[in-house]
Amino acid sequence: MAATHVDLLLLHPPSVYDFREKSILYGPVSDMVPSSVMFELYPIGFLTMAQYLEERGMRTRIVNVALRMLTDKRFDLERFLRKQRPKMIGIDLHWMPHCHGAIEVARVAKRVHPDVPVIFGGLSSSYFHEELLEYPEIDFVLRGDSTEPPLHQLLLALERGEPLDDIPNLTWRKDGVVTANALTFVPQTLDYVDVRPELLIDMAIRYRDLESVLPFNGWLRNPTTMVLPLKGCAFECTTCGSSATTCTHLTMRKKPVYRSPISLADNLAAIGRLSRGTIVIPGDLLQGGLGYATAVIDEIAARGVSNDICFEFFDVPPIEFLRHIDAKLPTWSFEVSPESHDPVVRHAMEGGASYDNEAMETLLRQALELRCTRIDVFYMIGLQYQTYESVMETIDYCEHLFEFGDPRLQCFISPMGPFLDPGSQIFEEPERFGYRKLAHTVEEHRQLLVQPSWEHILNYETMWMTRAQLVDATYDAAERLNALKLRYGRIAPKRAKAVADGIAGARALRERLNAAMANGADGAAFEQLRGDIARLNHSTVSDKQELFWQRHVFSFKLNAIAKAGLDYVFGRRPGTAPSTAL
Ligand code: B12
Ligand code: SF4
Repeated sequence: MAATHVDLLLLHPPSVYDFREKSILYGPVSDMVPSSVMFELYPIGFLTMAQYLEERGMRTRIVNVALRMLTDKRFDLERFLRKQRPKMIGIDLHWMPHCHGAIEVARVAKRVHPDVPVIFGGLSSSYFHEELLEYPEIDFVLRGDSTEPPLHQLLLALERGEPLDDIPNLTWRKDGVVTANALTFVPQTLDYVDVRPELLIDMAIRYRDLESVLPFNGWLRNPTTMVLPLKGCAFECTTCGSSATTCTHLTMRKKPVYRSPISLADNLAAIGRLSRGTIVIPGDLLQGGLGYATAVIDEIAARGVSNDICFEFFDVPPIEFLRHIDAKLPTWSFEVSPESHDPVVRHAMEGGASYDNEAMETLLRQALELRCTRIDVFYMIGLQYQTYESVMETIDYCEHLFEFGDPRLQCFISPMGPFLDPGSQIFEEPERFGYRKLAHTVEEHRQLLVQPSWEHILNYETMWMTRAQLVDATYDAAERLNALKLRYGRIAPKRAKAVADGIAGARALRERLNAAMANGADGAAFEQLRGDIARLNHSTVSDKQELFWQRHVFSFKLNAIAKAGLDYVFGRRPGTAPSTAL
């Protein structure tokens, strides 16, 4: 097959590069997100970077390496890369759990294409930018939460042999010395670039490769999409690597920036033309004020989007806003994350959003009187002041919520992990918050990721729970919550049994792994457990299907997809000029 020439090849790594050869019990660290333990979901920013460059005549290709490796035993990155002729290779290290895979993918890329520059980006790359440049296989890091124009500038400068001193946000080696240009590209609008779902169709056709652009394993069965309304955050959660304070250092963003209601609604409508799947709007629209949030709903309604839309709220939303949604949208749902039932724990963690249970319950009862299709309430394990007993009381509190008697109300609990977020207040000053941080550098995190079990992968423990106790609390809480879900009809008996068996199996396996470690076992001993580990690495604390919304018989609008494909093939795609020029 002929080599594929592209200006930028974007690769999304698995969490651990050689996971197919390793026997590691990663634990329930990804149970609350659509991806598997390899965190195969790539950043939304891949789409905006690709779109921005394509609009300026540059060819890009997205390859979800993690997904390809998960779904095809024979997928060989090195062989694949040998067929590519990229001018630059981009790898995301946005989420810290990718630090093993990202650097190994960079190594393979450099081995195959020693003369092609390798660039990293994302929040974790921004935090560790200087350390990353110590790895010879990484040439550049683009810092910040928005990088499209600097990336374009860099590609042009490299092509023309121009100096790189004026490219904002860039960390690079100038005459062998690591140099961080100022982080000055911090856009005050997000409308300079569109996110067009058709781009993925174009890429799938252009490179005859659908699998590489899919967001996560199983997406074709559950085509949930996400539309990000803002960057940054106004809240101050102590555990968050993108809280208001963290952003002021990490991304130089003094306050959140929003997509305009029109741009956001256009994005939803574009998705709705191709798919019937649920569209999630994370990040809480109300951060932009009631006027902004209401305008977004009105714009979505004006476009007649009929997909279920799931909102995320960081604080208790005013019931009038929910009534407005209910009046305007055909089908909707929402999620809240009180993290703990205990006001002391919650207050310590959530700067600014410390609502009390009473306010939340009033809201939940009022919301259940509306047409919303479901409400998910998320709790977390590993917080300041949180003891084992407190976690168990959270489960008692979940029973109290189930007693509302409405099957649309669902509860989840999961451990904070595998890592504390770099740049979060707790990561920066662990002792002040009662934490012990067990890894500081990228390399230390990489070493943690290849430990035999998640008990040894977690990069922290607290004054209130050791790593072993965090694991105990997780399995015990999950087991009790699963039993409650069965008792209150929130989960089918078959599914509840599968979850219970999974938790029991994971517990037993943990004992065997710990015993093997205590006896100084070698790789061969862990190898014997490989089958069990692989089986128990999926959805431990709850079934992943619980996360997904009701499926449609036909999730995709095939005629519209076919038309979009033909429009691309025959060059009929109407130009989508960015709304705001930069
Ligand atoms: C939306 C969101 C999600 C969505 C994912 C959306 C998506 N596909 O991107 C969901 C809910 C699925 C999710 C999951 C997770 N998340 Co999250 N998430 C967020 C949230 C709210 C917004 C982040 C965001 O994407 N902003 C947009 C930005 C910053 O990036 P972007 O536009 O995608 O990309 C731009 C730049 O980052 C950069 N860039 C990114 N990649 C690359 C690559 C190259 C080569 C270059 C040059 C540039 C570049 O340029 C892009 C274009 O401008 C933040 C909190 C916050 N307020 O920021 C947490 C946050 C990013 N998530 C976090 C975490 C830990 C996770 C999970 C690991 C949690 C878990 N254990 O399950 C998973 C990982 C899932 C996976 N990859 O499979 C942490 C990250 C901390 C860290 N540094 O590691 C954050 C900061 C806070 C938190 N604790 O939730 N998340
Ligand atoms: S965890 Fe807290 S600070 Fe971070 S994005 Fe969510 S609400 Fe904002």
